[in-house]
Amino acid sequence: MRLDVVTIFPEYLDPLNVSLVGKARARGQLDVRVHDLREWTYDRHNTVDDTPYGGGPGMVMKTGPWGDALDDVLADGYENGSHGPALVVPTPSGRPFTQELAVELSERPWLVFTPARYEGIDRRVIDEYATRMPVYEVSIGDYVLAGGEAAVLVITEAVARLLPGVLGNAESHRDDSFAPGAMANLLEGPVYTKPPEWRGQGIPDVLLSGHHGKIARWRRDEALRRTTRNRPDLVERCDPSAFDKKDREM
Ligand code: 6GU
Repeated sequence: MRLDVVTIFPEYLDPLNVSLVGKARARGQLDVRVHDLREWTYDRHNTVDDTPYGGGPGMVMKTGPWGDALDDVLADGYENGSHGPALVVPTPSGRPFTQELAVELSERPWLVFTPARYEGIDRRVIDEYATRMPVYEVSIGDYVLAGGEAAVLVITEAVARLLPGVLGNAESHRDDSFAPGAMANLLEGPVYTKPPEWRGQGIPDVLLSGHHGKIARWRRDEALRRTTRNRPDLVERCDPSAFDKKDREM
């Protein structure tokens, strides 16, 4: 998979060299290219923003640098054999970023991210590229960040770990919170490892029982308890037929 990021803060994306994403890059599973938007400015002050039409506070990112940058990045990708680009526009007014959307993005061969600062990018840029390729306007949550770069890090990590061969163990995402299946929409419960006693706290007996049925049952109970406490909205979305009578009495 190829990922391009166009930003006025390229160093903000340095964490893409670390950990899971960094290793995927080193192994050649991910081709990440970060570009400085100011390379596509031609005035003395490298201007990327201007005042909004209609007035109001803040600044809007200009069409010129974005259009020139995206044209060049797309041309470079095509020349290097990439195909099927999609634009990913991080914005607090986008659709919610979910595990389902992470899976959809992970199935695309090439993502081009356009994290913006200020009040966002002139709408005509997004509308024009939308005539040529899929555009995903994505929000990572109901709060406002100063810019989209942190969202690019979040989205990239969620997508990269879904790519074939990136996680050591393909079963690792089978039980993820939000993964489809019997535990769909339940959060994962608590986990434990050695030592068996720490500062007076032991391990739930069932985990030491070796009884796989009872362990699975306990994990589901804990998942439901934690989901009820932290995300009652998710419990409401659960399929009641996925639970038995004991679940509903919790
Ligand atoms: Cl993607 N960008 C910004 N600036 N703020 C956000 C966001 C994105 N998602 C949630 N808040």
